[in-house]
Amino acid sequence: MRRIAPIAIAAIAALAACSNDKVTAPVTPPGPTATVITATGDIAAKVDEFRNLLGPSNGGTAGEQTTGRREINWDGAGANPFNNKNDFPANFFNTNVKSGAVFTTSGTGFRNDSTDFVEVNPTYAGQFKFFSATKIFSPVGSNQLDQLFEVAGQPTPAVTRGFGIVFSDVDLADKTTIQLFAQDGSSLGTYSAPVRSDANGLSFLAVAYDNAIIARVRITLGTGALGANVNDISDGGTVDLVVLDNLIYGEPHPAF
Ligand SMILES: [Ca+2]
Ligand SMILES: [Ca+2]
Repeated sequence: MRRIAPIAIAAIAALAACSNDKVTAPVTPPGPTATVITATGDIAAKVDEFRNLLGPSNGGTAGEQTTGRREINWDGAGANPFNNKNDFPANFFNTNVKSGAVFTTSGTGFRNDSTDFVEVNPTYAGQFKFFSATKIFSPVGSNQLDQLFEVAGQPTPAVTRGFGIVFSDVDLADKTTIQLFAQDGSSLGTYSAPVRSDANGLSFLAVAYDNAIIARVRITLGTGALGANVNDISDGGTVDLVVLDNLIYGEPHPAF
């Protein structure tokens, strides 16, 4: 575990652009100090480290809990009627299961898949490994999605102190990222997932703060969306395809 202060990319760009003139560039104030945990290869120990940092699991218990964490592994039987289709409900994890998570995407939907997305494209067989058996998740028609937080079981906007995510098949550096946003829409920082280091191909990235200040997380998966004619860069394609598995986040508390 290491503690670092996120640096706004825009601030770096502004400073670089102005380094040869005498105009003092405005500098974005440093964000709050974050604890960042990353892993690739055998990620299990680091995933557990982040779980322990957030506290005990609150499962799908409705209502705000004092502390602890929530986790989505996509594997529960309740999701079965929606699996392997392109219309997985964006609010499933705060209605059917009351975990305080809702999703948006600029694509056309979401897909929770039990067969390695082979019905999307047969070349994906063996491409994406799961962390928790056996379902893995992707937006449809986009490689980007946002997770927003609500009080568990209620349509009340919420904030969380930490967010972690397991990625599958990260091939390119600095393309698979999470960007965290505060309630006022300001960016808290952008963090990159480590590139896969073994045949299993899993990467873990987690960020936590001392206080619940994360209102939204933008998740960018590689450089392209899954598609019938889109192969991964490791399989003759031109884009890095990445999907996701477990999402782990601190208990959502009401945003005021
Ligand atoms: Ca899973
Ligand atoms: Ca890939």
